[in-house]
Amino acid sequence: MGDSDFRPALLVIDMQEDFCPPNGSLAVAEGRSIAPLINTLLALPAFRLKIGTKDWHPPDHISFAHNHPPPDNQPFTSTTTITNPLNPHESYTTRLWPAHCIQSTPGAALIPELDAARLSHVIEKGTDARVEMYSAFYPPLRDPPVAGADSGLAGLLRAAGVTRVYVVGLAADFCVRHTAEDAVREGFEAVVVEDATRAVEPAAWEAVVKKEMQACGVQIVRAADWEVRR
Ligand code: VGL
Ligand code: ZN
Repeated sequence: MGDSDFRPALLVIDMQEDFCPPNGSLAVAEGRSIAPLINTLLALPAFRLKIGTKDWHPPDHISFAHNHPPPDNQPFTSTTTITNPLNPHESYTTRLWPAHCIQSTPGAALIPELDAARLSHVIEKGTDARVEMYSAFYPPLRDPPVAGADSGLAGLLRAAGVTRVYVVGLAADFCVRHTAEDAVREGFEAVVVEDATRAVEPAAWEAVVKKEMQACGVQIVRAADWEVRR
């Protein structure tokens, strides 16, 4: 690919109060600390699009532990199996969380430290109570896709001629991961800027998750090592 074909976009994932200390219901350690580096990236003119996402759940969302009967409703440890409402043969198992990012609540707000005025678009995801959606592209149930579940992100990127996405934000091992992997599936180059993300489980991220993402074709870089212009 020649230099003139290099068209990057920045995807800023879920920089919301509920994912940040000190008060977030699903706070990721050091989550708030990455805002200055993300703001530096947001200020770079090289990005064609600067797209923010918000986890944006209804109160009865299937990922909330309290919406499931005991005893298998422990946040962080219990799981639930979600079946495609349009296809009983397609299902996947995902973990349960404390209630978080409920639509229009303070916990769902973008943190004020983020330079959100630089975002060209903000995508809300996880809005269907029946399905978990870590990825900013679409939920894992795709056979057939649940009506309305596609966020439109792939189309937005293609319409702008984007060839590569840089993915930052929260959390590295969930929404950043699944967004980057779906970007590869959709034919984009995907690069996670490691120092501009933080993981729910940092040890697993270092030991396992990064390698699994690289095996999927995701590149992982540090901002210090990376040049926007080539
Ligand atoms: C996320 C857990 C539940 C994330 C969203 O943004 O990574 N993690 N919902
Ligand atoms: Zn969520």
